[in-house]
Amino acid sequence: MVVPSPSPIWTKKTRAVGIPAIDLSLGRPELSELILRASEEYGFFKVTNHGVPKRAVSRLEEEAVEFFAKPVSEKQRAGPAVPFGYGCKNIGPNGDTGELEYLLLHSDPISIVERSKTICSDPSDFSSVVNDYIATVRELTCEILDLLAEGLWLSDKYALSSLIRDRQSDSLLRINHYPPAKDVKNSGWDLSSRLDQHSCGGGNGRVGFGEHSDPQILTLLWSNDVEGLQICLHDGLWIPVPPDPSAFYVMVGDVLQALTNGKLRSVRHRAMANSPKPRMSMVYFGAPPLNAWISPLPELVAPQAPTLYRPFTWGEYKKAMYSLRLSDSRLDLFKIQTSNKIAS
Ligand code: GA4
Repeated sequence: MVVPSPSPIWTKKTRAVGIPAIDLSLGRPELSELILRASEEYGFFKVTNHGVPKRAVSRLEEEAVEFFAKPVSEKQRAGPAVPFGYGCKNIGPNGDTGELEYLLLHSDPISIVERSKTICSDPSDFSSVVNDYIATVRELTCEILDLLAEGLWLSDKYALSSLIRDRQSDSLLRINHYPPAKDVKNSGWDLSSRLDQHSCGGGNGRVGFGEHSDPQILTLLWSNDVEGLQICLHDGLWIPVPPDPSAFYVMVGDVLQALTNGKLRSVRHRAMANSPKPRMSMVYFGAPPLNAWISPLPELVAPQAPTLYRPFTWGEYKKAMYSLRLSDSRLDLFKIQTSNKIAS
């Protein structure tokens, strides 16, 4: 069932917008249709009754809270994030910044064990919590992709999920911490000491993580009960996403857009950091292996829907993404140029 969010969001254009909420306990044929429709219309939806144990989420959240509460000098032992490890304010290699600090980890269990040694005094505990979380959100991601494949009538039901299940998958986990905004009256937070000793900054009207689309296949985002996430609808209207820690938010990424020949479009989103409360998000990015070829699936190419993108490997796409700014549209680089000129 697609349930619009309870309070409609009235915008300047006076339009009520509800973000699709999909109950994963529904029956299969109905579910695959709902997931396909939400992915087409919004590139974004939330899932409830998703089967991820509460404990897997709360254990990782606790570890993250403990890490970000450490003094800066200790956190910096896990950085700088180039691209993996602890990062503060700097996003990517090309000068993008935001009001956040984060841990960016590769999903490979061995790399997590290694990285944990710089993050925490009990690395085996930390890495088992992270690896458990990744294993369970990977399952959910694959389940959603299999439902999408059914909705799209793909002959290979696992064409999408097998890219993420591959042992060489380049999937990532990002844990973002957006410090509470300063100068918010009656907030009850002792911001002066918190921000100076334990965090990377404060301010007002703050962008936590600027506008972008996720480059991978599918993103699964969990956040605590603090607002900040906003998505851009396909008509260009920005809407806030009410937080719901009992749900996961699902976002279509650039690679899924290419695989579906533009039938699904990646969702542009951003995170504001204006709340008097600290916001935490834990984001799993489901990605193919570096050497996997990405090209529109044959079922999605037709005379009325000609191939939009040239084939590329995920490694090639990543190289392009690291050469651009956060808000740039990377997929445009792989578009096939069509000409309307008729040869005379
Ligand atoms: C956006 C989505 C993920 O957070 C991320 C980001 C990555 C990074 O932080 O290293 C990028 C950004 C993201 C896309 C463009 C490049 C790369 C920062 C940046 C400016 C981890 C990812 O995969 O792509």
